[in-house]
Amino acid sequence: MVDAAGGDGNLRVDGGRLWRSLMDMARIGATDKGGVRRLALTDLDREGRDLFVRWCEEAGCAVSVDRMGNVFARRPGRDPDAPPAMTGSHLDSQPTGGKFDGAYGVLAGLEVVRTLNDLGVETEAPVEIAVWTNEEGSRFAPPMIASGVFAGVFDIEYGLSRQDPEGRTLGEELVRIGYAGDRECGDRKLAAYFEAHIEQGPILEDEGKTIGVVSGGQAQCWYEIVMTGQEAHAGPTPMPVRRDALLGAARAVEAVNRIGLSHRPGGRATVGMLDAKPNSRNVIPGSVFFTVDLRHPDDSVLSAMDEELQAACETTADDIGLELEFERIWRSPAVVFDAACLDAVRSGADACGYTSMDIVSGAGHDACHVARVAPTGMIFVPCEGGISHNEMESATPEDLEAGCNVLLHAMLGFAGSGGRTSR
Ligand code: HGY
Ligand code: MN
Ligand code: MN
Repeated sequence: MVDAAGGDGNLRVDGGRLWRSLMDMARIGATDKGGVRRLALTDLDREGRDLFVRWCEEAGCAVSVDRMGNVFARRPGRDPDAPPAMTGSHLDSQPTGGKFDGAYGVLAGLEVVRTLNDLGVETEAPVEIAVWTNEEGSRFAPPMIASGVFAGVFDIEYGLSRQDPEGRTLGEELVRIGYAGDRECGDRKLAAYFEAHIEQGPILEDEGKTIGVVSGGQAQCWYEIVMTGQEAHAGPTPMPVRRDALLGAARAVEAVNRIGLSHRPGGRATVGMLDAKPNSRNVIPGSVFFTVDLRHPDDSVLSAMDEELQAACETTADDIGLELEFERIWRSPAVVFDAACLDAVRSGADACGYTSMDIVSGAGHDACHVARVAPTGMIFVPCEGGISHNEMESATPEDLEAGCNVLLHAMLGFAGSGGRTSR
């Protein structure tokens, strides 16, 4: 008999089935180097969503889609009106992403549902699995846009209007792939939300721990910056008169790295995108677009980093005679997850006999938005060398199974008293 707290430490998922589902999903958008390229709302994202929906319907779930394309698979509980216990993550990937970032949380949720079916467990509250649209923020910025609309961080018009580099809007692409749902975003209360994810950093592996009890996520800020000088001929133009936009951007890249280092150990500072125009060998670049991603566990330190970045860009632009467009496109505060959810993760790890440690997430996750509207927790498992956002991303079947067992226990604790059905 499964007790209400899900404390039956003998409950276990089928790790082999979880692994097979991950490998089947990883075939969609598979790259030669063993990763995946499944950018948000591309045909490959649709293929992944369709596969997930089919699996969930085979598992007896009812599937719905909201106006941001978030997909929800619902396993009924005894009380259809009870707030569901939800889990999930994302299926979109980075351009050179890994098999596990996002997909693990989605398919761990499916494995929990399949296990409850196998064991004939009937929960009081429904259990739901979410697939959040555009978590990565690679094709459409900012990231976690659709869980953000669900949690009331962004309004629906802003969410649907986000454009990709070719000018296509998120809303148009939802229609094109057939995932423009009619359900209003955030139209219901949740009993709790748990997200299983690889750590995407080296701490669990270095500490020899299997489960990360995630206490929260760090603050982050994204920028879009344009420096404009003057295109000119690389040959006749004397050095002192040049207004070289790429020189300005190069100094800014150096400043970004210096800002991250000066706020270690928590500071993170990255220039991920840079586009020099006209990008011709013998033309002095007249304009450069680049992005900056600043992060820190402490909001006040992130504010200091923000000021240092703006000052460095302004000084560089003045020194070289460049125009500067400096835009903060998204700022997300540090997030603290719910204490009861952390306890559920910790006791799930203990009940299953896994080592665990508390950890702050360096990466952003949909859970960081959902935490604004529901008790939220995350479960981390190690990934090899802490490498992620890289096609070589890797995790062991054993660790992935362990995280999914903890997810099962945590979900049961919030889904209400479990009882075996006649099944
Ligand atoms: O940027 C992040 O931390 C996440 O992967 N979207
Ligand atoms: Mn992710
Ligand atoms: Mn990611």
